Amino acid sequence: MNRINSIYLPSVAIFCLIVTDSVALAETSTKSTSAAPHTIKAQIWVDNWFALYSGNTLIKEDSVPYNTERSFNTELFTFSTTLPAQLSVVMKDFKQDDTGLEYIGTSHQQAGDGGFIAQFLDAQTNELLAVSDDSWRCTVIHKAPLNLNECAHSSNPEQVCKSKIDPEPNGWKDAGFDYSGWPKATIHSAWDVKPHGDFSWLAWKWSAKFIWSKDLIVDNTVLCRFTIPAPK
Ligand SMILES: [Ca+2]
Repeated sequence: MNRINSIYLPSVAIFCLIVTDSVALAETSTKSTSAAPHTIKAQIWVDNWFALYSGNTLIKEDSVPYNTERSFNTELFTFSTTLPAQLSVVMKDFKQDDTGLEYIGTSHQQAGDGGFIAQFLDAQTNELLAVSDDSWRCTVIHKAPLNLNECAHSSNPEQVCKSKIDPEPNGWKDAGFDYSGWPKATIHSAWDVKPHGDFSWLAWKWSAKFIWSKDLIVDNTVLCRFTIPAPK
């Protein structure tokens, strides 16, 4: 891990991590071929923001900050990893503050909603390796407003709106973290998510689903864990 600390480019950092792992494996095993890194082609659309991690190493952060109104961009990127890979995603819906509302004080004051879809392909073979679906496990750490109707129509939301805000669980991005108690991701329909922006310009696999936790409106920050399996 010392090598990573002095390098700032995430892709380079990941490569170094893999090199370190590969070296360690070669010393103890003859299976170094199966641990060769794969280049993964990723495509992610989210309403409104995500950050993808391998352990605590950031692979990719949405290029548009989560507090940018109408940040409905798709991110296309590649990264290297050994497979299977256990990865983590932070997803955030846009909100102006801890009330969970957006456009506060205007005629459009509302709670807003979220939504996330992703697919991961082997860059060499184009084999589809993973998609967002209900095999992912997700937990909510920012939930607001709990009193949706009262809050959304309030002229004094900072006083009226109720929230449940928790810290990120310790070590939740670690490979060994036990997230088996987290609920399965909820699959939401395209009708409910209503994907905007460049979503429809890109090809999506039929098996890639819109996911979030249970409530697209009230759940604002969602943490998810998933695995990209080894190619068949
Ligand atoms: Ca939103």
